[in-house]
Amino acid sequence: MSTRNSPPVLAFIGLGGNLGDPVATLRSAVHRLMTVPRSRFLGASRFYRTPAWGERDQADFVNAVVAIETALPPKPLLDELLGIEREFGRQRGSDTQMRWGPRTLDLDILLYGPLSLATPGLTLPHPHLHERAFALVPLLELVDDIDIPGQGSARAALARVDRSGIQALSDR
Ligand code: A4P
Ligand code: MG
Repeated sequence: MSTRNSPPVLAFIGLGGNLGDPVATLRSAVHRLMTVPRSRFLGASRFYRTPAWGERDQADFVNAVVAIETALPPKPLLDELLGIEREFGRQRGSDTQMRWGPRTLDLDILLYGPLSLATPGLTLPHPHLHERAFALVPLLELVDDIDIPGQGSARAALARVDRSGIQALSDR
């Protein structure tokens, strides 16, 4: 099967961070996402301050969603995103040595068109999208509604989850 000439697909990328200056990190990451190969940047949501989901004993996150149209197949797209995560994960320590600091940026493929995929390295749609207000709220700023394959309407999913504490930030 050739993917070389496959038509572009609408994909949504979730951005999140809670270390360092997450607003500055996400701002740079949005710009970086404008340069993904074989892809067209369509837009970014506002940034949201969101209470930590899952492991709750940590700092609030800043989250956003970016929409792109891409001719990259899903795995190469993920590899691009993991490369960008690594670029942003480097932090200079307080001493003169470079060290690998904690990760400051998480990039998830939330949706890749209507594709459902379950491989060891990549699951689509993102397995937690339908239960995370921090991803659904910015996603639904970019589209009126969208189908989450296997889960139904994103707007219906948002109505089922707790969205308290999620605040749009005015700056971006
Ligand atoms: N991977 C599989 N599917 C995907 C996909 N659709 N998109 C694999 C991206 N990556 C995918 O990722 C580990 C591996 O998942 C990747 O290398 C890729 O091969 P990770 O981000 O290091 O995963 P993790 O942190 O160990 O677990 P998880 O559940 O994926 O973490 P998440 O989803 O990134 O969640 N609360 C708020 N408010 N906002 C947040 O952004 N984020 C997390 C982390 C927890 N709580 C949060 C937030
Ligand atoms: Mg992730």
